[in-house]
Amino acid sequence: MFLGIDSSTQSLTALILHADGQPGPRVNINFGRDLPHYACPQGFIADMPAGQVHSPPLMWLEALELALTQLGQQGLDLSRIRAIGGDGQQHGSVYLNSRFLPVLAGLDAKRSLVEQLAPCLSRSTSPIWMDNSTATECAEIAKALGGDAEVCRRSGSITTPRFTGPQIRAFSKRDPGAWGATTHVHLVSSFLASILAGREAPIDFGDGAGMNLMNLESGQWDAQLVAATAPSLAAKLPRLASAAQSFARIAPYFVAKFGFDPLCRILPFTGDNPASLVGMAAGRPGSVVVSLGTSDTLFAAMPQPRTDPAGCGHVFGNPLGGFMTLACVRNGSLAREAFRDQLGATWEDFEKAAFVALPADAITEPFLFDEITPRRAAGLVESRPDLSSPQRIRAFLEGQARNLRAQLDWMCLKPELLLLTGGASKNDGISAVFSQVFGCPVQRFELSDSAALGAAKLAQQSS
Ligand code: ADP
Ligand code: XUL
Repeated sequence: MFLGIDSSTQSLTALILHADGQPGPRVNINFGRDLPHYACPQGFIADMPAGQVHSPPLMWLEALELALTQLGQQGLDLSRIRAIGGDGQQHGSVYLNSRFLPVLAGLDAKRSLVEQLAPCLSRSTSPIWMDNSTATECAEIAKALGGDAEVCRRSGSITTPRFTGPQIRAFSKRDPGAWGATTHVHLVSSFLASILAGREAPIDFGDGAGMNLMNLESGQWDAQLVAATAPSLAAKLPRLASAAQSFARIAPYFVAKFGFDPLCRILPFTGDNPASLVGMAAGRPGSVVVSLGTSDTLFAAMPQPRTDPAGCGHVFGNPLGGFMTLACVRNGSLAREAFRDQLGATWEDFEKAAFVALPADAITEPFLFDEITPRRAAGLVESRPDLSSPQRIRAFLEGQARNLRAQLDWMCLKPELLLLTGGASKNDGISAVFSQVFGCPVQRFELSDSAALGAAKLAQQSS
């Protein structure tokens, strides 16, 4: 068996893949529901200063431990797992001090991960992808490199507020003391892989490309970007590697505590979107995936990197080799939820909304929160607020689908089939609206866990 672990914005999923390719048992730890003591009902701290969105990294560790406990409680013999792959929400960063590596190397199975790792954090919270508080730092890095076009040429994206580099720079400026005490910077993905391996994990090319720090052409840290980001950063970054090849055996902690085979291999973890690309079997060029999760994303494999002239879209590494293109919309599921609640509606109303007629002049700009694609401030604009609630829902969903479809232009993609995944993809109405707006059939993924499945598939394919 193989295990895929997806540490996403709102939950952590662990999914078994049998050697014959069939998905097996799964557990899902929802941060808000299952770990309420972290006070993160949607996976992040609710009351941060404007623009800042952080999560407690210890919450992810507790979720990991709970997921493995629950898999064991389902009667699963974890010693049969040959390899573990994984992924994390992209861009989020974890800051660790000099105790990190010694603690990892000597994890005590009688104590929890949370208890042992807490003293290793040089920053108690992690900025995540929803944080857009780093406009100043983006401008500073771009200026040092000679402009956004140059940053994009090197890293596949212009300096982007949620990306790890600008976030690191903001931390080094806001709290130079804590930055000085930081000896290791990890992504959510590489942090969790490090824990499972009991040693520092590399950052994979897929997730590494979401940092404004990796040079796409060389697959190495870009010395000029690193130097422009924060003092002494080069020494704090792990190496880069492919998520397709294991880098370690599982740490003795997990052997003693959960009965894993000491030979179980650990892969570098990748980003949730690159993992989802693999899970949706869209890792080879030809298909377009739309993932309707906390964020809505549109992505596809591509052999050669193509960048977005408007500066919103991105190029990441494809875990199967080559590159992938991605556009990320912040007003995804949380905006659908907020609009649903504004109307006093239910998901069942969204199921039906796709089938109501809509006047041609009903156009909705569905941005309840500050948006990243396109870059604009929050503002819901309905051209016809007088319409019925089902019509307003439909206009809202059409607005979301049109906004994503517009990204196909710079990507030069014309999908014949849309592969749909993510929590909202199970909604028939939402799926139907996306099919209508994209003008092509939709194939839904029966599991909404495409990222966890992709991670497990990478484990299966690895050596
Ligand atoms: P992430 O992986 O980013 O944590 P998921 O892909 O698990 O997110 O999606 C979670 C979202 O799915 C929830 O925020 C919720 O709004 C949405 N969702 C769940 N069920 C439905 C449904 N029946 N209809 C529409 N949206 C749904
Ligand atoms: C992608 C992005 C989000 C996160 C969380 O650039 O910011 O999709 O990966 O899912």
